[in-house]
Amino acid sequence: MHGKFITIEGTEGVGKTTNIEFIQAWLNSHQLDFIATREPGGTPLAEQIRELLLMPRDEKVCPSAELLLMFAGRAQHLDQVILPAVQSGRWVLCDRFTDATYAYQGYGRGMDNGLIAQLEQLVQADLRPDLTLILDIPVEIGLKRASQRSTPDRFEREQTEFFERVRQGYLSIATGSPERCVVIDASQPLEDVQRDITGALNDFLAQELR
Ligand code: Z5A
Repeated sequence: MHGKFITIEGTEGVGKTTNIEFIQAWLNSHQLDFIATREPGGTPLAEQIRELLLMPRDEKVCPSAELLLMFAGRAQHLDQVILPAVQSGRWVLCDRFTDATYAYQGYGRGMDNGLIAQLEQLVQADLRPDLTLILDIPVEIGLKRASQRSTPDRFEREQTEFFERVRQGYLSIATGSPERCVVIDASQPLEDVQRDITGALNDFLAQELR
């Protein structure tokens, strides 16, 4: 079997970090050779770009600068980490990818989807995730969960309406790409969320082995 590319997405406080550890345990239990990585980030250069993007600052960051930085980091991450892994047969588990760009920069900031699609084509050619788990939660619950963590970064300082648009963006992406997207109700107790994630992963593996 070729390496598979799995991404995990969702709005603020949805539980990605918590569930990535659970997915890693599932991959290990199936003896699948994998790497876990994240965006923005995943290489030393892309992690520096991440810092630039997340750092709160007085200067307003213009949406196209933010968009281009996201894709600059992604180009490096793909070249150095994701493509070599997938091409050598390893699975890649990535905490956020280009769906986050459509959701945050597109639906959230109002950047044109067609422009994002052009950058996606330029940077990724035909590479798309094989499976995307979208953890979905009402924005208020997610923000409440996230508020229990450390100092908010530049994105976490956005208003509720911004995250509402991002959430609707993710749900539209799921509707538009049902062949690879599975929406998980992340407002459930953790064990129920993880039962649903296991179901999605088992279905995906069974389909790949067919
Ligand atoms: N961004 C972008 O704009 N465009 C792009 O193209 C990309 C990214 C790639 C950084 O992402 C920012 O980059 C992100 C979008 C933007 N900004 N925002 N917002 P990130 O993924 O690094 O940051 P994050 O969204 O803040 O995710 P996170 O730190 O990984 O947190 P999380 O996954 O949302 O949640 P968590 O830490 O796993 O859980 C939060 C709390 O809830 C924690 O206390 C858990 O114990 C608890 N929890 C989790 N699940 C449950 C359940 N089921 N019940 C009860 N409590 C729970």
